[in-house]
Amino acid sequence: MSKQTAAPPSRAGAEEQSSTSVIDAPAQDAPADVDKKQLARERDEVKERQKDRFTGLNKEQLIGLYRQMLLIRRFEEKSAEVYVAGKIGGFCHLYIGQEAVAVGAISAINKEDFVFASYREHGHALAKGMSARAIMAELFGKATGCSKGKGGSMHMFDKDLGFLGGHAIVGGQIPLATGAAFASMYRNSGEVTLCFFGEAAVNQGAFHESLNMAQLWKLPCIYICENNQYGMGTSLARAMSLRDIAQKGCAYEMASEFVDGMDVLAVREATMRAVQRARKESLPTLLEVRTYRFMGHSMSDPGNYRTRAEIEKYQERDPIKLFSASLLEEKIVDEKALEEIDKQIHEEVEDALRFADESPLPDAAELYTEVYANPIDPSRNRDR
Ligand SMILES: Cc1ncc(C[n+]2csc(CCOP(=O)(O)OP(=O)(O)O)c2C)c(N)n1
Ligand SMILES: [Mg+2]
Repeated sequence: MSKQTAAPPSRAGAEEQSSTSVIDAPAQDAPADVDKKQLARERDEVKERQKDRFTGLNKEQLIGLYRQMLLIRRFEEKSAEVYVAGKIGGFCHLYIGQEAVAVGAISAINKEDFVFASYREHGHALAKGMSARAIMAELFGKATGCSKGKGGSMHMFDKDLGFLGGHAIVGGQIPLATGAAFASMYRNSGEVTLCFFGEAAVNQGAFHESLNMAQLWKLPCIYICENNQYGMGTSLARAMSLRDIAQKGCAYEMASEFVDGMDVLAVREATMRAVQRARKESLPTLLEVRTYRFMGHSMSDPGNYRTRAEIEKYQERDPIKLFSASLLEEKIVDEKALEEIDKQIHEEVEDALRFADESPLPDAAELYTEVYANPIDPSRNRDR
């Protein structure tokens, strides 16, 4: 391993790739010129690897994974459309391109297990079993939303489903997930916690403190870093000295793994290994899942920090297209079956939209219930 030198935060330094990697991870920086033939070769390689992973999964399970990814994609496409039409207020961060991560990982756990996510969480909520209706209504700020219309896009919750947010503070969910895993260990109740976060959260102290405690106290927590290579408009290359994030597990003697986030089955398998470690040995795992978001950071991002060629490079490996191609080649489905699934999902999303549109706004009295900060307490004001 070569010695790492501290580089000043200059643009020139940012272009260089760290040479300290001990993990077999592909280079992260996209070349300016995209070699189409090379891209096609890479895509075919992923598809071949994906097909090898079909063993052990039945037709229903495979189609289920596809359906969930497509539901997330279509749900978010519709959300973007109605956001622009002014139906959704506030921030809205889309997950398009990253669907294989939430779907693959959450397919490896049980209903009783816990999931924590960042503000880019519509897909995780759907994958954990929340209805498209409850999520769309929350986006619309309606009383029927999963957080009664008081949370919006970044604060989806459902305690009964074990979906514990929806967190707007970068990295804020990491200590909370560690706490949930501590509770499971302390009560010996057997749940596993999945904690999803972006790669920019890894530079937060809370990440390092949590990993240290989780390994020391043997907590059943699986830390899933969704490395989409950008924190808002800042590329990872400009913000992180050691960019092989999986390697950071070594600092805490934690098992870690690099995973291809465009391959839903690769994510599922890696999470299953981590779940086994958590359940059998009560030990945590760090997964670095490399992925890419096809949309801007949020709905208000003009996206000037990356090129169209770079986006197209990753779209060649669209996780949904890759998976449907594998399903077709392995004759799990035919074109007609795919069309039928698409139609059903279209109807589910339209139904969610209608439901959200027709639902009532929260009652004004709800302003004072179940909110963390309550500066205006009407009962106290009455006495003044
Ligand atoms: C503590 C904190 N600092 C800054 C912000 C502003 N902020 C919102 S999203 C974001 C980038 C996070 O990127 P990453 O963790 O990679 O997740 P991604 O958006 O790529 O999913 C920043 C800096 C915030 N919400 N919280
Ligand atoms: Mg990111």
